[in-house]
Amino acid sequence: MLNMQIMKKQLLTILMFALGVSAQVWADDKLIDLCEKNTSSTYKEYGTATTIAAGSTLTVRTARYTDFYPTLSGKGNLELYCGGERTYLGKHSDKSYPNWTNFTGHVDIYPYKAVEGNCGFYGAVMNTNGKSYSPEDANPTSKINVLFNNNKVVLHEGAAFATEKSAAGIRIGELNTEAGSRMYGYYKSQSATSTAYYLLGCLHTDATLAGRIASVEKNGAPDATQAVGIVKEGKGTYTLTANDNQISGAIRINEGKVLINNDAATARKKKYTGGTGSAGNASMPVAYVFKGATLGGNGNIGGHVDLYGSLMPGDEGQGTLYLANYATSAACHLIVHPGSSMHFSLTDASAYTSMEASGSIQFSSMLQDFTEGKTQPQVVATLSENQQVKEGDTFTLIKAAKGRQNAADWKFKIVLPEQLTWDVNEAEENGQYVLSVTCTSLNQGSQGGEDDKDNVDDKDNVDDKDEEDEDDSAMFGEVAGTTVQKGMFLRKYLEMLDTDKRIGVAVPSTWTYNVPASPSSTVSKNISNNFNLCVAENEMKIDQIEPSQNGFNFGAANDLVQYAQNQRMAVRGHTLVWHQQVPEWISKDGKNNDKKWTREQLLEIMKNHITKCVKQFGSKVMEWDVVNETLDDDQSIVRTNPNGYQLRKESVWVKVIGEDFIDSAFVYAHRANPNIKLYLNDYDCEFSGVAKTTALYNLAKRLKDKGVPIDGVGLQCHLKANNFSKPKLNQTVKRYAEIGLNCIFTEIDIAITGNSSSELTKQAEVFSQIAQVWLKNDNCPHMVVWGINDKFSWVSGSHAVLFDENNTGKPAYKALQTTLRNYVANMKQQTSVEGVDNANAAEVGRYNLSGLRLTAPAHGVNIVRMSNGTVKKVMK
Ligand code: 9MR
Repeated sequence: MLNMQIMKKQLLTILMFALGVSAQVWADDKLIDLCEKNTSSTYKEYGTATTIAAGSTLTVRTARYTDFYPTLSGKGNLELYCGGERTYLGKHSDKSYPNWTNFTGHVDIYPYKAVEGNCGFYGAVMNTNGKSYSPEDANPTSKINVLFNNNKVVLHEGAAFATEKSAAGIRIGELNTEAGSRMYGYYKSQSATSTAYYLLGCLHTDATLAGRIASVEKNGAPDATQAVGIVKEGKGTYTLTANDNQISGAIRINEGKVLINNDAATARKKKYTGGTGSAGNASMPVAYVFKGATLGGNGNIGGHVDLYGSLMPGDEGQGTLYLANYATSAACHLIVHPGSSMHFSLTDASAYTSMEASGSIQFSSMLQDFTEGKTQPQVVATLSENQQVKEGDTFTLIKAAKGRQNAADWKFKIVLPEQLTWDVNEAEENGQYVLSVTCTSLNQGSQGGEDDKDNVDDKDNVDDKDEEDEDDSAMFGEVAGTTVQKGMFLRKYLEMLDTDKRIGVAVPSTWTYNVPASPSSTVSKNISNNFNLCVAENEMKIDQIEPSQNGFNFGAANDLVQYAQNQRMAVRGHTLVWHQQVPEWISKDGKNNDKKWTREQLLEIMKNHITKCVKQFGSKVMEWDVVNETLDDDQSIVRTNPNGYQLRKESVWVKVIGEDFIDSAFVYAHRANPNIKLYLNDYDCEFSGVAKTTALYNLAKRLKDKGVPIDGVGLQCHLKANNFSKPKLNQTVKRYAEIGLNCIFTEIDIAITGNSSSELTKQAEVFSQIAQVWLKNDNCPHMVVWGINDKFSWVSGSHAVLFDENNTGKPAYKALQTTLRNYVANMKQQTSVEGVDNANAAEVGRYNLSGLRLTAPAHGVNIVRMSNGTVKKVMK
């Protein structure tokens, strides 16, 4: 009877599909059976919007090759019986996943072997919309699969989770896994190394991961190139109990707690990988514990632990946490950062918590946001509720087989229970470090107190609220009675000053709108009236300029340069070396070396291109983006190597020439014209505290230190209005000033959601704040908007630039007018007031508004300290 009903339902569904009607099925203990012997070319699919009413269960059975992608809603239960390789929760063809935002029910995932009994795995495959995610991504919002965001999910014995892409982010509100289940990353082995991350816990609940977490097998062992990683979110506690995990993409505890509670004794005996295994690159940490989060347990962690937050060995007042890899015997280190702490619980001499590292304990002064800190790491011991500590009891809290590294530079601040008196013994002998404490008296002692004044609390800058913005009122405050007009074209304001500041725009591509061909059109006029700098959106890229080897086509680029000259605009060149918009004769996709160039050949190709391109325009192009977007999105490396950076792997330039293609590109460009400025351009490097921002700085610094002719970096600024911080942008710019590099904004667009007046106002504020950072920093001469109107902007539908589809100035445009007007009015006022009488006293120091000491007067406002003690603002 039930089957009849289901058949009817299916027939109805098929009919509705055929008619193009999307039906809503009210599931009331229903079964959707998608079982057939499907093949890779005939997927069975279900995509009808479905509500699972509270109290009811929707059961879905699949064979292999199934696409299950209904929009789901309701609070009922979903039972997924997954057939072998593979049940997509989404569509395999376009890599999409459905919207389950309004489905808040419970989900059980079981294996289903009735139809295909011999498959590699039985489980759900998660799509990513083709987006790559990495855990330190500056802008992860749209890159994470949020299908299970609002669900509690159980992965049952025999079932698996896998991801469709190797660099994936999959968020699950709550996940429990049974022993015998498996969490994979990408389900196939392949040559490129990537990590798929499961972001678990945003529902703030507790859960247990008893199943195995390890990537797909290759030659009988988990393949580290298709790594799987865990990101712990939310306030709850997640307990890992499997004894053969290989979490080669590492566990990152952002919030809450993770307990590693595998059976360490058995792992030791049988040489199992244990609670975590090691990171794919065993020199990298396998666990990162961030500020406010905790790692604990009584199992073993088979790699290094990077500690910004708390380590709380043991569980429920007992047990030892081991940093040991019993499978490989490699030494596992603990890296403690300023502000980190280790917590121990004491009951009596036989019941207390402790930790043992097979490696060393190391100190890194880097804070979580990559700045430097001073606070010493703490060891805190507390008495448990049922403590029975006796005089003479000794507690060995920490053992590190390879000692405490750089012991002279740092030490633990040790905080012991005040109720008793203690003796602390830090033995550093035979290359080992052992910290033990002995109760010497049951009388109150004096070792307690966490508020030691010497232990300066480092404020890292991760949280915006921690930061103080500078007072910019002297530069951007309204000036009463000024003669500087309101509502002028943007460039007119700059032209009232003796300044090298330029405001720029990317000119639409010839294939959307040919600006040079119609200089008096509204679009062209908006460009030439408002901007004194322009950049070709596409016409100076390699595929346009050198469509065949040594066959140069400068036509469209020449037209643009001529147009710019006619309009008294400067030109910036974009871009000489990039992995995109590469002509096919170099590489079909810009990533792979399908033409089999040798390093020497590709260097020669690059040199020829750069030299001819730069010489063609001479100094009519005042600066070039020499290398564009060469950094990888995943810059987790800077956590362990403060000077590190990771280059993009999928680039023909990186693959064939190697890292020094960057050095060479700058040298070739400089030789072709030593009078122009050369930039390294990239995205997602705008805000301090972000891994990729640090990576770009590290790469630029490396080039600068080596004497490579680099003048600065370009921050693209493809941003979202909701995700902006003026102080963090300002900090980034200033950091480059310290090493003598410019830092400019090269491709600004500010995406908003819809174009309501509140969104437009938010966007206007962001544009204004970017402009303020531009104007007040001497090493930031240029600010360039990426596109002239919302119609031609590459971020379609995001209303991201200054003019709307009808070429009317938006609130953002008006905000820039106001910011520029205030700036100019303030400059002029300061010039006229201050420029008069500094004859009385000698000048003893000159600074820019950011407080940086200047060796010579700089354009704009200078703060001058006179020998008679007065301080003046003067304008140059
Ligand atoms: O705006 C450009 C768009 O018209 C092109 O189709 C695209 C091709 O990759 O490039 C866009 O510009 C990019 C710029 O050259 C480099 N940074 C990112 C920009 C937006 O994608």
